[in-house]
Amino acid sequence: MSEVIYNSETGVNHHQYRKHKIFEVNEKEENKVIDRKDAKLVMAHMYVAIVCLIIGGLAGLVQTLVRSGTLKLPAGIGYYQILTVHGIILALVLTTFFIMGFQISAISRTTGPLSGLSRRLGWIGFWVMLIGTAMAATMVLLNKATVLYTFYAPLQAHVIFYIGMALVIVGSWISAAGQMMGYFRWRKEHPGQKTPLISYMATINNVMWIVCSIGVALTVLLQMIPWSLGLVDRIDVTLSRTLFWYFGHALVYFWLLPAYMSWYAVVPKIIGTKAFSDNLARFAFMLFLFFSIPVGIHHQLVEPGIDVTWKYVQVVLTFMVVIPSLMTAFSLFATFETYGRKTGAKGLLGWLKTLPWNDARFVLPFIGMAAFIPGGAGGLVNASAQMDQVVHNTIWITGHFHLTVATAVILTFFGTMYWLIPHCTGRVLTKQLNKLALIQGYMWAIGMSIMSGAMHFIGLFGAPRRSTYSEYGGSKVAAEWIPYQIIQAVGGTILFISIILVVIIFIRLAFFAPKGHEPYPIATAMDEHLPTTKLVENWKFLIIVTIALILIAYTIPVSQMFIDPPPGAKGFGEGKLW
Ligand code: HAS
Ligand code: CU
Repeated sequence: MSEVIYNSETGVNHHQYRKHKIFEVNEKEENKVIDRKDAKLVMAHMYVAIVCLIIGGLAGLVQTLVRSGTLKLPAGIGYYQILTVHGIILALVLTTFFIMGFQISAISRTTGPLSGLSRRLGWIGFWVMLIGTAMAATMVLLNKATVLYTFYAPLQAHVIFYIGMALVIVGSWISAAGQMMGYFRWRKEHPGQKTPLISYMATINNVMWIVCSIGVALTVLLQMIPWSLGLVDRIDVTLSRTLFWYFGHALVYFWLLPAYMSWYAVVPKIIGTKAFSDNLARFAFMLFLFFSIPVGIHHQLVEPGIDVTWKYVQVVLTFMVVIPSLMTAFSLFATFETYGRKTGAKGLLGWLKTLPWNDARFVLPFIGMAAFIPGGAGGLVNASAQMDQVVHNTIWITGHFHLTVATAVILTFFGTMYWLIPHCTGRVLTKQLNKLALIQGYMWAIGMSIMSGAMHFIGLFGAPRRSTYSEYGGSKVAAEWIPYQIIQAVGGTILFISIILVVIIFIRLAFFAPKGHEPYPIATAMDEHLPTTKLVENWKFLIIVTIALILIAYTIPVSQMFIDPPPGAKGFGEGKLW
C-alpha cells in the first residue's frame, strides 16, 4: 500500500518523507476540507495564539535570566509584572484562543460547516475575548495589575483588569455555545447514530468549561470588582481562593482535554492505524467531566479555613480524576502496540521502533505524552496531602506544570498547528518545514528536561516559586539555589530558541508554504461498528452527576467559610477576613 497521499487536484505529494508502511488512505475522508469561512475563523484564533506565544515566551526567558541573577530589569519593570505577563498571556490567553480555534475546526470538520448562527457566535466570542485580553493586558503593562495569573487577593488589580478577564470568559462561553450547536444539530439530524468522537469530546470540554468558569466569574463579579472599585473595603480571601480553585483545576483539564482529543482521535490516523477504542475514549471524557471540578481544594491543602475532612474528600476525588488519564495511557499504548505488532514488531517495546519518527505531526504529541508520564506522577505527589507539605509553594510546582501544560499540552498544540494551519490556509507542511518542526520539538524536549528537571530538584530543597534570588539576598541557603537557577536559565534559553522556530514555521505555513491540500487527520476506532454506551451521551445524566458531585464536595466547606472562625482554622488566628 502506498504511503504517499497524492492529491489529484493539486498534484502535491506531500508526505513522501514518511517511511512507515501501513497507511489506510480513504480518499474521500482524506480530501475533506473544512469550510473556508470556518477556516478563517480558526485562523483568527491562531494568529492571536502565536502573538501570545511570542510575548509570553519572551517574558519567560526574561524571568529565568532574572532569577539566575544574570539580568537586571531596566526602567523600573518589576519581576512580578513580567511573571504576570508570562502566566496570563500563555496559560490563560494563548490556551483559550488555541482551544477555541481547534475545537471550532474539529466541529466543522466532523459535523459539517458551522451554521450561520454558530459561526456568528464564534466571531462574537472571538472579539469579546480579544477586547477582554486587550483590557487586561493594558493594565498589566501599566503595572496596575501585577497580580499573577491566579490574581489572589489581597493582591489587587485595577478594575479594568478584572472586567477584561471576565470578558475573556464570557467570550469563550459565546464561542462554546456556537460549537455545541454544531454537535447538537448533527445529533438531531442523525438520530440513533454515533456522534463523531471528536465533536463529543469538544462538547464535554465546553460543558466542563462553562460549569467551572462560573466559579471564577462569581469571585470576579461579586468580590474582586466591588473591592477594586472601593465599594467594599474587605474581601474574604479564603472564599475567593476557593472559588478560584473550583475553576482552577478544571482549567488545567480544559487545557489537557484538547490534547487528549488529538491523542485519541487524530494521532492514530497520523501513524496510519485505528484508535484503540471509541467507547473507552468517551467513557474517559465522561469521567473528566465528573471529576475535574470537585477537586479544586487540592490546591489549598496547606491553607487555613478549610476543614481537613473536606480536604480529604477532595483528595480522594483527585485520585478519581487520575483514572481517566490512566485509561488514556492504556489506550495509547494499546493503539501504538497494536499498530507495531501489525507491522511485525517483536518483544516488549519493539513497537516503539515502528512509529513514524520522521513525521512531526506525530513526534511532537508523542514527546508530549512521554513528558506527561513524569508530569502526571508529579501531580500524584502534589495530590498526596502529606507530600504536598514538602513541595507546596516551591519551584517543584513550577516544574510540574511546565511538564504538563507547557510540554504535554503545548507540544501537542504545536504538532496540531503544523497540519491545522496549512489545512486552513490551503498550503502544505513541506519536507523542509517538517524537519524544522522536528528540530523544534526535540529542542523543546531538551530545554524543558533541563529547566523542569532543575526546578523539580531544587524545589525539593525548598527553593520557592514566584520569587527571585535578590529577595533572599545573601542568605546561605539561597546561594545554594543559584547553580540550579542558572541551569534553569540554560533550559529557558533553549526553549526560547524553540519558540522562535515555532514562529518561523507558523509564518511559513500561514503565508509562504506551497499551495496544496494538507489533510485534517481524523481516526476511526477499532470498535467503530459498536454502538456507544448510551449513558455517556445522556446529557441530563451527565449534568446531574456533575452538579451532584460539586455539591457534595463544596457545599459544606464553602458554607463553613461564612462561619467565623472557620473550622480547622484554629491556631491560624481569626484569619477569615483581611
Ligand atoms: Fe497539576 C498544581 C495535581 C495534572 C497543571 N497543576 C498544578 C498547577 C498547574 C497544574 C498549572 O494535587 C499550579 C497551579 C498554581 O499556580 O498554583 N495535577 C495534579 C494531578 C494531576 C495533575 C493529580 N496538572 C495536571 C495537568 C495540568 C496541571 C494535566 C495542566 C495541563 N497539580 C496537582 C496538585 C497541585 C497541582 C495537587 C497543587 C500543588 C500545590 O501544592 O500547589 C493528574 O491528573 C495527572 C494524571 C496523569 C497521569 C499520566 C498519564 C499519562 C499519559 C501519557 C501516556 C504516554 C504514552 C507515551 C502512551 C496519571 C496519558 C509512551 C511513551 C514512552 C516514552 C514509552
Ligand atoms: Cu489541580
